[in-house]
Amino acid sequence: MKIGIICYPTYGGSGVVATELGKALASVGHQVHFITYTQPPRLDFFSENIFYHEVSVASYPLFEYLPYESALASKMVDVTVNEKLDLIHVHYAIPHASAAYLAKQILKYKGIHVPVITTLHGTDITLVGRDPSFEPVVTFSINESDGVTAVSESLRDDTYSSFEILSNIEVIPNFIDLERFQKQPKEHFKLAICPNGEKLLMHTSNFRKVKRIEDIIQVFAKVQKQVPSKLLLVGDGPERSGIEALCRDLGVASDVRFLGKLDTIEEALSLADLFFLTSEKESFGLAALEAMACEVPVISSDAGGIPEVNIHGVTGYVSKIGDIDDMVANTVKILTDETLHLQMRANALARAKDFSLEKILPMYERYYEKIVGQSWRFPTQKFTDSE
Ligand code: GMT
Repeated sequence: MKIGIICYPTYGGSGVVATELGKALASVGHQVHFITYTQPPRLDFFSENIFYHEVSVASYPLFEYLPYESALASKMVDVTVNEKLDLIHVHYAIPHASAAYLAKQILKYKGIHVPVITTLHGTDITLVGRDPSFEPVVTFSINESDGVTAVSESLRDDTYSSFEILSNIEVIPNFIDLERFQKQPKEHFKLAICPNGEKLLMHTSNFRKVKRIEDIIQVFAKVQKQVPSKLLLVGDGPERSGIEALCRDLGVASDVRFLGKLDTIEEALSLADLFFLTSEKESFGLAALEAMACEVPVISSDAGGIPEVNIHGVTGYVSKIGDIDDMVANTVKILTDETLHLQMRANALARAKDFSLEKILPMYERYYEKIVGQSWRFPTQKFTDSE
């Protein structure tokens, strides 16, 4: 199949899922055309089945805001016509789904039919998409997509309850490459960070407000009074300076290390004893899954789809959003019981295997076949070999 993938070329979340999906599809013989405004970070190698088409927006003094959506739709038209795409798969509804709708309408006038699948990732539904400045367009473009997927049952349910959705939403969970994300022997690094055998706790994210990193610092400050430990914070974002100030206020700054954005996140995860994900909203929690694949139990909130990934009492513990004391108790429980800790490490890996690339990729392929098959029942025009 020739598949166009539209995504944000970001280091985490939807951008990573879209890029890894495209790479996996290419590895099983599909031709994948990425259409984004810059090269996605994990797409820095050559593959005969992967193509990259950059969206550039012409500037003009009149434009206070560059019309990216129009440029993206035009690029989708161009790539679909010239590469004869069978399918366009957009990740994150805003503005990708509405740009795809526009492209589809333009292509219709050219006698070309291309089905569009929209994958909902989280804040496009739970936060940004609900804003009145976006809601009508999000609702319309989801309803106009030929296929819609959500990365968790929680996100599917949220979409149905927040928008007037007329179509069926298929849940296809996020996935993990277990070849890459696995516990590596890095004990010498751990010794450098925890010279006196302290426990190593970790969190990774884009440091947005929605992640509630301040809860992690509060939990850490209390845990540290009971169990000697260090905290590694990986990533960067708008909350970083506030979090640093909180570490100083609570007197834990010397035990918290900020590593910034790391490409080899699996190496840091290999050192960790526990992973925190205390978000207020989280459609899935890919970061938790990455930790679990590296045999790290998770202390999390019960936001969104997290409990579908982190199984309470099995792969870690789930607390109500903001319930610091419960998170502290659960953290101490794991860190002070070696048998429990080892069991949870094994359970975390076993659970991560449920989301292996090998299991999830065929779900996307089957869904593509279904949507392409269905939409050809009413084609405007089918490509022929001579075109
Ligand atoms: O919040 C993030 O970390 C980024 C965000 C995004 O849109 O890229 O992540 C969302 O998509 C990920 C991949 O499907 C999910 O694992 C995250 O849970 C989701 N984030 C939120 O719902 C807040």
